[in-house]
Amino acid sequence: MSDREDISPEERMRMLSRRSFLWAGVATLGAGVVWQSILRSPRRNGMLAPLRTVNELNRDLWERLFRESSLAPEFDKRLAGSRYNSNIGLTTEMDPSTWRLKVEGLETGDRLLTLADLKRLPRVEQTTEFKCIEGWSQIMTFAGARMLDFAQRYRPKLRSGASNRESLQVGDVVPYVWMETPDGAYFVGLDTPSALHPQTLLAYEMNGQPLEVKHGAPLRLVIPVKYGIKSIKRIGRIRFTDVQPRDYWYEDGYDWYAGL
Ligand SMILES: Nc1nc2c(c(=O)[nH]1)N[C@H]1C(S)=C(S)[C@@H](COP(=O)(O)O)O[C@H]1N2
Ligand SMILES: [Mo]
Repeated sequence: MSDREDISPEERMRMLSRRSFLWAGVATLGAGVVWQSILRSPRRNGMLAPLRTVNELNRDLWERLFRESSLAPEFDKRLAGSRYNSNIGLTTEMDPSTWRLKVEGLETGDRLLTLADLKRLPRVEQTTEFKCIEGWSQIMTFAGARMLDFAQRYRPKLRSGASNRESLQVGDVVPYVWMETPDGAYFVGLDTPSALHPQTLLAYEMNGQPLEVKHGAPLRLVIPVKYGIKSIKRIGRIRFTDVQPRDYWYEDGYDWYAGL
């Protein structure tokens, strides 16, 4: 196309818009081709592989933004209510008197703890907003032991090279924590800085009452810096580990980190 002097401004405009229309078409086609190839790609942990790659970049970003000192907002406990969601891993009979918490990945080997052992740790009550990935949220009050106090009492394995100090250094602990229900049907993987965040509780009370079965009796996790999927009900096992643990919803295509 030569730049002729005798084209009217109107004709020039029409040519320009025809040209941009063409480019818009090419771009749309290109995006379509890219999208088709994404749709044809294999799945990785329940998500199309290229989308999972972007999801993991996003997770790295969240992890870097996470600050141990940043706290989830707390509320007046008169605002607390209750809401129930799903019950994976809660369907078998539960006798709290025979329930034991298996703890693995400690410096001194494995332990079997009773609810009384957990109640000997300082009792912390906390009113936070529980956020489910399905879109609802609910302010609830929980009481129990801080995971941080738990780890201070039952010392987890340290990363290689880290030295044992009087007060636990979260950065020295192995990078992951895994929890599962006694029947193994529900399980969550956590990064250690979130698992040992000062607001992360091993809760045995909710809204001033002993935890009900449907809310995870005798012991559940409450981790306000994560979406509700990570707040596992009815914990049977806690493991401190070097390898990224399995996670129920991650394997179904959700975000592993699930941070708020
Ligand atoms: N064992 C177990 N824990 C679980 C779940 C589950 O199905 N089984 N659901 C999770 C989800 S998606 C949410 S939103 C919360 C709901 O907790 P609530 O029923 O006490 O409100 O528990 C989480 N912990
Ligand atoms: Mo949820």
